Amino acid sequence: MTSSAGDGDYAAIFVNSTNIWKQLLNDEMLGVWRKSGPIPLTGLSGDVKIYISLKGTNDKNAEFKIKNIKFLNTNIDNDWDDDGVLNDSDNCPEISNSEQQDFDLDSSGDVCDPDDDNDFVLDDIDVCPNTVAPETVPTQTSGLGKNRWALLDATGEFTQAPPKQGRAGLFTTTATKGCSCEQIIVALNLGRGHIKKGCSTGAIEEWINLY
Ligand SMILES: [Ca+2]
Ligand SMILES: [Ca+2]
Ligand SMILES: [Ca+2]
Ligand SMILES: [Ca+2]
Repeated sequence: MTSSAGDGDYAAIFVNSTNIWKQLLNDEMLGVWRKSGPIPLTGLSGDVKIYISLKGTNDKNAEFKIKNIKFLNTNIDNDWDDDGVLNDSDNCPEISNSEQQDFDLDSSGDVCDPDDDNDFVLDDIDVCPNTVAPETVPTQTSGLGKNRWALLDATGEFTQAPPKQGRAGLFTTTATKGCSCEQIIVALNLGRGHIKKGCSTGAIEEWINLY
């Protein structure tokens, strides 16, 4: 480093926004100043940004160069939960889940995702895990029967077929405790009509009244 030193010039290291090391420069450091030997960066965890700051005061045309920085004995823990999946690609970096199962594919693994099936009902109170929207019952080809209901999208609101279509929001996954029409059909052992045409208003109301 070349500078007219001694008037407040310094070299410093910041971790994120915290200054962890600072060295004022004095006249003896004019010319090429070398900091040899390690500067300890301890207590780092998670993602950190390390900044090296060189400050010159009253130094017109001062020239600063940083050369030959080495990170020694980094000992960085790339797998916090020791499940064999490195933090960067681990969908639950702090809970061991080597299988990386992620039912709703939202990049938050099942073991740390509070709502595994993304139906707006948290796992703790979700009566029907693994809800899928759009549903496979009724089929997309046959469509909903008259006034029947099903989850046709991932909004958490059941869709009703015509002619009374438009009552969207009348039934929600919150009301059904996280259960879709097809899951209600299985739980209530409903017949083929529901499987083919979607849930009747009465069937959904019956289910809601059970919980
Ligand atoms: Ca891991
Ligand atoms: Ca997930
Ligand atoms: Ca859920
Ligand atoms: Ca559910």
